[in-house]
Amino acid sequence: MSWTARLLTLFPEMFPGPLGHSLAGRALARGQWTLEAIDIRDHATGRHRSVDDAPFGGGAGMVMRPDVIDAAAEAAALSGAPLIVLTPRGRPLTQARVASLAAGPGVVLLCGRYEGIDQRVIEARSMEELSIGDYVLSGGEPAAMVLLDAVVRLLPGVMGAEESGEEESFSSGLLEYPHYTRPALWKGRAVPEVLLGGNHAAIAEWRQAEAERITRERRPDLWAAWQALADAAPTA
Ligand code: 9WO
Repeated sequence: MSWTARLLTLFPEMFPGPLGHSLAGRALARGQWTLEAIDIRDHATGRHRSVDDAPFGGGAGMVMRPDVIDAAAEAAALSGAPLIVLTPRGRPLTQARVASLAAGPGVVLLCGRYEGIDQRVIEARSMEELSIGDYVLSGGEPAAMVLLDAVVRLLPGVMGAEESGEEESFSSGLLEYPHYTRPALWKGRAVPEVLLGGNHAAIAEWRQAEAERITRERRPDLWAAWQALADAAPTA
């Protein structure tokens, strides 16, 4: 059984979408993972098959009904796999959570629409709420695609040995150092001299210093965490 993603969505035709291309798409075609998009509306009942209703307490927009979401979640349950809902209210998705999902049997992802999902079904099903960032989308689907892209590249055999996924941002706790390729001089801009010399120790030192500088300038939160780690377990 390959690693499986089950999507609960009102727009199953959005999948695989961008995930059908590039690395994730090749892995999907090779059977290295499985994607199943389930239409939430298939689990609606009654003459109108309605999936939403007006919010108690008033206010704009509609809320996804707990009974419909519950039936869809029941049908989609995957043994050992967490049920995750993508929402800006969730805990931030991290590379550590991505790696732990890649190590398991798969994931069930609930994509909300309208103004949101009735809170009671989120609690009754012990859903894990995850956010991919502090902005609001029109639905959870693009966030689900982001999560899946991050997980699939970590599945065994998906990425070549040359790009092990170890040397990049967040594995080390620092942002990536800058990259350069030919031509060595482009529009009057030279490649940093040290990279042309073949002194591998000097290159490694320069890259480390650049990674630290960029992290300090752009992400004080990551910089503080990295410094705390470096103080606790110095390498030299
Ligand atoms: C929207 C919202 C706005 C402010 C505070 C809390 C909120 N929750 C939601 C929500 O759950 N929205 C549902 C999914 C329905 C409307 C569109 N949805 C959504 C998910 N918009 N943005 C996201 C999302 C998901 C993950 N990471 C960032 C944004």
